Amino acid sequence: MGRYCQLVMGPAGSGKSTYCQTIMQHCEAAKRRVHLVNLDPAAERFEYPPSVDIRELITLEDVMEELGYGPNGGLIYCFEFLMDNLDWFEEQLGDYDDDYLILDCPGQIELYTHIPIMRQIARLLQQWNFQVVGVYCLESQFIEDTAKYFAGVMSATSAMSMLEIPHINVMTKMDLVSEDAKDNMGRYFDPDPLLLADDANRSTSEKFRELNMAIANLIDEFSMVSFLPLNIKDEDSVAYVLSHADNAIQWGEDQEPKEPPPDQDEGDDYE
Ligand SMILES: Nc1nc2c(ncn2[C@@H]2O[C@H](COP(=O)(O)OP(=O)(O)O)[C@@H](O)[C@H]2O)c(=O)[nH]1
Ligand SMILES: [Mg+2]
Repeated sequence: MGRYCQLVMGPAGSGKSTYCQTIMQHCEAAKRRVHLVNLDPAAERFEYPPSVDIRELITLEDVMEELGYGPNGGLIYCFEFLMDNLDWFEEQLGDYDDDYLILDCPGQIELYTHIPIMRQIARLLQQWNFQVVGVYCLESQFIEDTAKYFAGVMSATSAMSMLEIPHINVMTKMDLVSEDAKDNMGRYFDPDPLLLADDANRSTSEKFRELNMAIANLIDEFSMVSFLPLNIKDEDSVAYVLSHADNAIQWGEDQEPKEPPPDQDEGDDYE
């Protein structure tokens, strides 16, 4: 079957862990085998216990208590510690030689932008023969106004360009969005630059006009942001998002048949 994984990223509270749990539940119901990997040393509790858990190596709580670090410094320390103990990580993942993993990551943006820890992790996973897709979660509240949306899009784009892996953006918490608001949201899923700039102009001072237009054009030109809406209460919506993630890493058709698939080179041919 090969090795596949989703690297689930996004700001704190954006719904990453809930996304992971939802995918676990969905796959369990579909009798599809996936394993959860927790990479958040500050995580509290999981409905589906992780198969691999960074907290067995190190926890944020211990680092803060024993070394007197704050939460951000502590988190970075945890990842540096992980990087110094890659044997542990490789060995833990070694049990999943022919599997599909869902990696639940912490939300601190520093890990994606300022220091390239997530990039290193993505590279390692590729070296260990995983096909990796980045799943970037942003919550639907991010599109309440265009300025927030720009900020969200920038963070998603930054992660995407930093990691250089196949990537999808997921708009989480769609169950919290009213039907009326949903009608209005299409433009954010697949944005039209003029409408975006217009919206932004309405809520910002005049001196930002050029900047608003420039950002809107950038978003458009690079097709940086199409978002897949995710309503965890709707199985079809979960299946839709999962199918996009699967496609990005070419997990798919050849998994379904009962007959063994013909020999295939499952090398790094996803682009
Ligand atoms: N209604 C609703 N709440 C959600 C959804 N996803 C996450 N939440 C809530 O948002 C909060 C943060 O979610 P969590 O998955 O822990 O975010 P993380 O920090 O990105 O892992 C929790 O209180 C969740 O219950 C969703 O799709 N719908
Ligand atoms: Mg979480």
